[in-house]
Amino acid sequence: MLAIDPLDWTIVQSSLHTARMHRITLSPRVRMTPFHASVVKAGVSDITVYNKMVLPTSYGDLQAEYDRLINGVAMWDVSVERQVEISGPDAHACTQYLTARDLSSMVEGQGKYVAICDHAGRILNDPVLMKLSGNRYWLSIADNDMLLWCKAIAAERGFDVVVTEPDVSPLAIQGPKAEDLLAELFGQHIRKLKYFWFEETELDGIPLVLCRSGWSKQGGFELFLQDGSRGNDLWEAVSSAGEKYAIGPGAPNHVERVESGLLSFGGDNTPDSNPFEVGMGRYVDTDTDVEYIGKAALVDVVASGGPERLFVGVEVGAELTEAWPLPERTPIMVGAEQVGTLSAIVHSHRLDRTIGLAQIKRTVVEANATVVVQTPSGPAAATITTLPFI
Ligand code: THG
Repeated sequence: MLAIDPLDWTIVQSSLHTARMHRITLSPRVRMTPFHASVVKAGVSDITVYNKMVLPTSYGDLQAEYDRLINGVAMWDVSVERQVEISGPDAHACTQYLTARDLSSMVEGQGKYVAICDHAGRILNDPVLMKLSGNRYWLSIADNDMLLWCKAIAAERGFDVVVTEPDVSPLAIQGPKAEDLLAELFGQHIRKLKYFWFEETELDGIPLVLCRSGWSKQGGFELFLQDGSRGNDLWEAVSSAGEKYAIGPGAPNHVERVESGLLSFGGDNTPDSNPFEVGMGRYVDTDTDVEYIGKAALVDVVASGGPERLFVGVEVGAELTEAWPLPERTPIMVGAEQVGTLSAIVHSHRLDRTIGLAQIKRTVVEANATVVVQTPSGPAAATITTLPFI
């Protein structure tokens, strides 16, 4: 007998049903993106809201969108990855104080994946940090009110900086053919850009920052549009140049990101998680002289032998047909004890098996225990694996 209440999945399914049967009410509170007209023309079928802005999530054919990402090239409106710009004489000091990673060696034109924590070491965001110059940084943020946090910390600490949200909206070009396409548009030299490194450039007079980045492991770049009035021009320029590569619209892909083990901040973690518990330990510097918010707490986590939970994969012994993200985290059990939470469960097309993402107690992971997770067909046994799956 699997000791888990099957009612849990009924609740999940009613949430999924709710999402399918209801329309989203828009208002000026929910911002449109600079690519909105193009996205509608491209046939967007599903959207969500992220950083108080519309995030397109599908154009009606998830399988085609996945195939395009794995084998070709896709363009995603990820304007919702808003920038928090920190500029001024204390920009470096302020950005460093906000960031749980030693930035001393960072140079202009470089980006880094970083964790921002609160004073108890709980992760608040997992931005891509970009150093535009010695006194100007962008935090390219996940879904959370980082503008408020950064403004408050800067003011309370008396840093001589200005903290703003600039008119910058990324368009991700992802997939194995992204580099060929963008080399044609921007020059062969972009092939040499290292991961998260970037350059300021333009296309037909549209001001951009081109960065090797994006929320997939299929390779690609993001074009950070720096003039919101030119969004549809940029979309049109990229899609017409991309025709010969069969470019098409897409969105951050739920199946690929689970296969790749990419963190969805706010979804995969509980609100009290530290960076070690979301797989970001290798981006956290505790053995450093630099000071930053949460450092003492994170040093304690390391000193006490490690975090309570780990971010892991699970291989689930059940067939799955649901293709969409879970509307809530479901419990993971060993016997009658809850040992973690499941935040995603998908059918992996490439592995042809059911896989998921989970936060599970470290002792349970280290014991390599078999756990029980919720699936549409009831509780199922699952084994714990390291990430990424592919
Ligand atoms: N684009 C931009 N900003 C963002 C995201 C984005 N901010 C929030 C969120 N997404 C950041 N999340 C990630 C997570 C992982 C990666 C990129 C963005 C990633 N990681 C590589 C990996 O895991 O292999 C490399 C990391 C490394 O080694 O430094 O690509 O999508 N603008």
